[in-house]
Amino acid sequence: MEIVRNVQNRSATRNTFETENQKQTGAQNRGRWLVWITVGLGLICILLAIALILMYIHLTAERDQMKTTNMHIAEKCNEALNSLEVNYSRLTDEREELKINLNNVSAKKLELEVELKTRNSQKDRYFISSEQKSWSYSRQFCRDRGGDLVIINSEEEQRYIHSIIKEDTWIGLSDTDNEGVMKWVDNSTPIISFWISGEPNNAQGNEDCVQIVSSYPLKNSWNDQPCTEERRWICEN
Ligand code: 2F8
Ligand code: CA
Repeated sequence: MEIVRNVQNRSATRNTFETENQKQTGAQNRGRWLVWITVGLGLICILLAIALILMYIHLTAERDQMKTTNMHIAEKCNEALNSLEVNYSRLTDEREELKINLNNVSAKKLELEVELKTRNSQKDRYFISSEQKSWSYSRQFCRDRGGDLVIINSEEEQRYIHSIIKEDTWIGLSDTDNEGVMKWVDNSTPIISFWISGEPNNAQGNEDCVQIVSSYPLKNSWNDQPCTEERRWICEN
């Protein structure tokens, strides 16, 4: 019995020893795993930190570059804007100048159109002789054709008559009836006149009929002459 009990005790002791060994081995294994996991997590953290630092550096560099690029673009935009403003202001000035020029040209065009119209309407109204005759003969010639020697009532009419005559020409003005009192052929008194300075002077007491001297300026071109002198004449219908 004693032997059996010893054997049982030894067997129980051995079992207990084996179980302790197994427990120790399991604990050692778990410890090793924990170390590996901790090392692995540590490595992952380090890698993540490196990646974050690299990304930060990269993004910072990119941001700085974009800042520089944006500043360049802003500078260029400002330059372009300034240049556009200068151009706009210059173009505005030019437009105003062109407007003024256009107005002047339009006014001149209108003036020329009126003058052309007047000239066209006057073309058939006046007749200039190619012959030279006395004032009385000339007047009769005009009357026979339904008109009379020309009566000049405005600067425009004087300008026109003066522009179409080629040499000294009788007009419908005289003081035959009353010396010193000039009258038109319709018996009216001149409302505007264009005498040469010192005229009418009734030279030698024998000058009662008026001519336009073509070589004198239009505003000073009338002169009294002896009515028997032969001149071209101008009729008005
Ligand atoms: O032929 C008559 C004419 O003679 C002179 O002009 C050339 C007279 N002028 C002066 O005396 C300044 C005219 O008045 C005159 O009609
Ligand atoms: Ca005279």
